[in-house]
Amino acid sequence: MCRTVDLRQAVLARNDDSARRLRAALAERGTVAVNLLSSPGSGKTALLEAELGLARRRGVAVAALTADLATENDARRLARSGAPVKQVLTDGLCHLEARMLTGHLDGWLPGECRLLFVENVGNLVCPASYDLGETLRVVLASVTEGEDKPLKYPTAFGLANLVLVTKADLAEAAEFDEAAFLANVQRVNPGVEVLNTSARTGEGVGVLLDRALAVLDGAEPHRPVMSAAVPHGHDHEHDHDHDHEHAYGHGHSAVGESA
Ligand SMILES: Nc1nc2c(ncn2[C@@H]2O[C@H](COP(=O)(O)OP(=O)(O)OP(=O)(O)O)[C@@H](O)[C@H]2O)c(=O)[nH]1
Ligand SMILES: [Mg+2]
Repeated sequence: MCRTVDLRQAVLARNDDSARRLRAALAERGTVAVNLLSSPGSGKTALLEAELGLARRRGVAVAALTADLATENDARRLARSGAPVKQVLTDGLCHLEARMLTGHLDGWLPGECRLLFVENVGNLVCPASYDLGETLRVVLASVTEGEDKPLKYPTAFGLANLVLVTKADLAEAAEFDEAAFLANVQRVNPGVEVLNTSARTGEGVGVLLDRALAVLDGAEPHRPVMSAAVPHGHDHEHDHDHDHEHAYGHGHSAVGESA
């Protein structure tokens, strides 16, 4: 049992180290990474598709990396925006790790890219403990998932810099209790901003882009009270040699991990 905890802490410590280096490398080239985290089907890809489209219309250089255990469906959907997109297949791993990102970005991320959106594997447990070198961690919950999710997944919601309610267009039909959800979010992450969004109506898409651009301009994101240093969730040691990647669009500039 002790060995398991030690291994978990070692894996997380190694990831934190990679994440720190990646964040520094991204900062050096003027790119901010946005990590999107939610349960499967909350609407990460749908919102991101709208986000990438809007960013391009506003002349903001964006790119996206999307992770799944299988299929390239999400990359295909995101590529419709015209932005450079890459699919990462995790071979059964339930989350992304910073070193995986580094490997996939190296030599692919376009030099002009200012905002890099990363869609994590759909899962509210495993990805929560892994810093990906992002500056903005956005946690999404759709109106059909239930208002208690922040309490059931306190690490995911507790470490968010920003929380999104997705599928707001369905709120009435789902009898979503917004006040209860907001109260639960505040219990695990006091002071964090919660935005209503809908990929159907476009609600909140511009606000999310504004928040990301503000961070790019140097604004300090909300700082959660909860510490990422505490090991959460269940973590696995995996061999990532078999990670697959598929790029849609082309890039030139490298993001290296300075040793
Ligand atoms: N009504 C409505 N449906 C939405 C909205 N966003 C997504 N959906 C639908 O919800 C389903 C799941 O959306 P995705 O964008 O694939 O969700 P996801 O979080 O990317 O899913 P995974 O990548 O599998 O974790 C799809 O059928 C979408 O069309 C929204 O804002 N409103
Ligand atoms: Mg998706």
